[in-house]
Amino acid sequence: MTTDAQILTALRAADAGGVSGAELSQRFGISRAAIWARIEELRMLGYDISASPHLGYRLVSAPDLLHADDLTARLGKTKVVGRDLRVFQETTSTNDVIEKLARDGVKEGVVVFAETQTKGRGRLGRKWASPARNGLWFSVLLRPDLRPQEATRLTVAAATALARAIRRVARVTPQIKWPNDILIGGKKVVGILTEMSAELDRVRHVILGIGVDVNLNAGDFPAELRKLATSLKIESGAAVDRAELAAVILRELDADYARVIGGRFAAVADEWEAQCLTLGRNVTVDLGGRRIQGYAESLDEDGTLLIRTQHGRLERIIGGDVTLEK
Ligand code: BT5
Repeated sequence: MTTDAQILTALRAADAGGVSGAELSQRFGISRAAIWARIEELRMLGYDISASPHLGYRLVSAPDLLHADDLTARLGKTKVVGRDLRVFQETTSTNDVIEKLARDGVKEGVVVFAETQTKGRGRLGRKWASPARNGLWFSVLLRPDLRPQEATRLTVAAATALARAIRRVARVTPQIKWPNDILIGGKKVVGILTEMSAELDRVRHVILGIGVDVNLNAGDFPAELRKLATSLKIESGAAVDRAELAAVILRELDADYARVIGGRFAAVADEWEAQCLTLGRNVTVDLGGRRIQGYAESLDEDGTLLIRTQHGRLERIIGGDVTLEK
């Protein structure tokens, strides 16, 4: 952990109480002057840190920005997800950044956030709007011991973790649309892009790319999306603390990743099913060239959607665009 992350962790742990420069200096083995210099740097970034002879340093408020050290401090200890956290002001796509890190052999769990993306993408080369400073646009590198056909489990786990985090922090009720959307009131608020590199029978790595529309106002969406998309702020009526939400999401992702690789996917799938819009409905799946109509019956142990067609056949769906029939 960097010194800034350690200082922010100590300030957050002290809560309203404050912590003295002497204590910080002793704990981290650097001079009080060096602590003061770090505090000044944090103040320049917008952290309101008060200092008093009695109470010591106290974190009054944090700015609305993503700062790797602060995210680390808020996140605390996790098993895998977020062990290494990086924030870019701008990038093409956070999935691209992670792809490079993956090729360089970086350990699983690294998370890359960008305040904005110039080439944010969805599936099949679709665009993902990523306006600056009002969403969470990030990707996670995972190296699970799974077969390629089991990788959909990770999308299911990510959706479950995200739904839990959103409920907790924004106090709204999200619904999951198979395989990769989270909606509120029928409008999309989260998209997940799972990209995989695999050998025939083994996953090399998986990149989970996640876009959450947090504090966008209607006017921040491109015109063509206004009817289809929404944000947590629009739905809950109040701005959401992005850094806090980011930390909760990463903690929940870490927990659900542990469930998937620990052989407890069934529990994740149960939780997913309870919030799922797709199951128990008549749906049309567009597979790009082929369309399947039928009743969305269940999810199998790989995260595959099982659809019963009019002819009674069970179709296994691993991708595609699902339209829910009225
Ligand atoms: C997705 O694709 O929903 C996956 C989106 C993943 C975005 C994240 S952001 C961080 C990481 N880096 C990336 O470059 N991508 C990931 P798909 O199911 O294909 O849906 C794409 C469609 O969603 C578009 O064609 C639009 O209709 C709609 N869309 C675009 N931007 C949106 C936004 N900000 N909010 C809601 N819907 C949006």
